[in-house]
Amino acid sequence: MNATRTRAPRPSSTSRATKPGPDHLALYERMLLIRRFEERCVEQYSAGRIRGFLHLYIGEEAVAVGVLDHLRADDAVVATYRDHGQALARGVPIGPVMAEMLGRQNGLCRGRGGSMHLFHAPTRFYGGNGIVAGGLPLAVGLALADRMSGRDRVTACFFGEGAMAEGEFHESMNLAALWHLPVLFLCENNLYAMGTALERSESETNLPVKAASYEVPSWSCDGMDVLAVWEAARRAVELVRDSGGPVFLEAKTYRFRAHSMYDPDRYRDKAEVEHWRQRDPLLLQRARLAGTGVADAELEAIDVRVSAAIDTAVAFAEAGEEEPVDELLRFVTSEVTS
Ligand SMILES: Cc1ncc(C[n+]2csc(CCOP(=O)(O)OP(=O)(O)O)c2C)c(N)n1
Ligand SMILES: [Mg+2]
Repeated sequence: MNATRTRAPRPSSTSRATKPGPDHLALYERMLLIRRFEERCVEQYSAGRIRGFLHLYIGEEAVAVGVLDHLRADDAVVATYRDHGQALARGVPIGPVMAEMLGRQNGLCRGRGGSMHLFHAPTRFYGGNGIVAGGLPLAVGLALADRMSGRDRVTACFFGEGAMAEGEFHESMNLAALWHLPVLFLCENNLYAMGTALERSESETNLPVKAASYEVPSWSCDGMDVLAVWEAARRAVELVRDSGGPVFLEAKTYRFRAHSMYDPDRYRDKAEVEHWRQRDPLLLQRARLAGTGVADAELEAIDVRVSAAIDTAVAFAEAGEEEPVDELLRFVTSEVTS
């Protein structure tokens, strides 16, 4: 499966990402933060304080949390419009994320991007992208820049299975493989692209087979179990960093909520949704923690900490102003600074 073409020499790795083992409580807390953050966003949306599109990650939290635990601070992340989970798991500050959701000046992008366009240069979080598969060429470009500059960084690129029907997926896989670029292609296969089920739109539903046709090492993991994601991602990130070339990882997951807040969700059997809810990543991890003797009081303390973090984020966001109308043309072109 691996290509044998001549490849550009890769820089030697300055520090291995390998961790001794997962911190189960920390993984749980990060997933809970994402879940509660989004539940609060639903409230804000229903109250008319969040406007525009809102795509929830509820049900898929194990993927972002399990993968991003392996990245170094100088690695990069590229996400989709369903990007709150990746942003929070990456460590983008939660107050400015909430302020961005509410369209406030103290948001990550001064409230101009909103839910779909979170962006934070200090953590190398490159968005947030409304175009299906639009992030893939960006990730390849980031990895190409790293290769040309002699840096041993990894770019983790998240996308849905719907993106694999787009030309940009094929172009990006081809170039990343041909030029041997350090991209982790992370497909979140939640079985639906808006209302279209995978088997109704794709001739090949075995996604690693599709990716492997580009001679990219490819495999799948259980995207509902944060530990399974963590283990699969450890291997994937190590391989990208050590080989300097791309890897494709499919996380088999499911969104519990509709595609977006506008979606009446009439294309899925309620029993199917219920079946997946039995494997809620938070419940799985909570049961694992309880099974290893973590006391209820410790889990409750996590609940309290997470709720407090979200309250603080909402207060920060609400203290922000909306952009004044006469400022709206600012940044259409860059401002000259001398
Ligand atoms: C190029 C392009 N085509 C169509 C759309 C409309 N659209 C928005 S989300 C979406 C479904 C994408 O599904 P998937 O990639 O599986 O991601 P998920 O929403 O399941 O996370 C579509 C078709 C778009 N935003 N961009
Ligand atoms: Mg999908």
